[in-house]
Amino acid sequence: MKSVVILISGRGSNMEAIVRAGIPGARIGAVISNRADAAGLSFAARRGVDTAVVAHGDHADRARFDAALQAAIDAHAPDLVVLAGFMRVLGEDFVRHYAGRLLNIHPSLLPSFPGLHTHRRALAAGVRVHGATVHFVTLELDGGPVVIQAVVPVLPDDDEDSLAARVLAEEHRIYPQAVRWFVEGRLSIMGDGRVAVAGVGSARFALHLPPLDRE
Ligand code: NHR
Ligand code: GAR
Repeated sequence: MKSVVILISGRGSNMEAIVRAGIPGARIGAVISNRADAAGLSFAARRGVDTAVVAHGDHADRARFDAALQAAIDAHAPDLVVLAGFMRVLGEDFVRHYAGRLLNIHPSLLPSFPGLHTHRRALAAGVRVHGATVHFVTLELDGGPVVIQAVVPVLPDDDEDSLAARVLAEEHRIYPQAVRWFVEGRLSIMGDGRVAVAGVGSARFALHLPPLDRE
């Protein structure tokens, strides 16, 4: 059985999708939040998953917050740590400690739009497709090896909320898939920094694009 610890900061719908997926061979050891009021904590507690809060405001600096978070995580001896809407940038010691076993989901098609407010920035840029990316976490913010991506159209009437909802539905499909692959031991980070998925030959993805105008 592999132990998975999930870090959240808020709603926790990606965490919920992973818990609900019931991944064979995976045990959710704990859900940990940096905010005591994160809505996702109550879902986890109801499901009998251990929860903890490591509040960033209780720590004098980022290094001490990272160290406290690491101690809370390591109490559950994780094989995998999953950032699911986790909103604090993590430092070098933390990232190195979990190298190769730390995943994040980011709400854009990386390397486009790293950082915050991705849906607003995609709308402002006028891009026609947008999406989400699961990647291994490295020191480069939102720059680590890509595991899986999902693509959605940007529609003419979209606002930030409608676009975020379309992306979020795809996040809930691809994050449990990435965790399943990890738990099955099928992910390898190659020497060139790309991720190989054992048993998945060609890329598989679905595109739901609107029909083109034929004049
Ligand atoms: N840490 C490292 N080292 N590398 C990554 O790739 C990380 C990371 C920590 C979090 C998630 C990321 C995202 O998917 C993530 C990836 C927060 C911020 C941010 O600027 C940026 C990217 C991500 C998460 N946070 C502010 C900060 O000062 C706080 C914002 C807030 O609390 O609301 O840490 O987008
Ligand atoms: C998700 O869209 C996730 O990709 C994004 O925040 C949302 C969290 O939703 N993550 C980030 O923006 C990280 N900076 P959730 O709490 O319901 O999973």
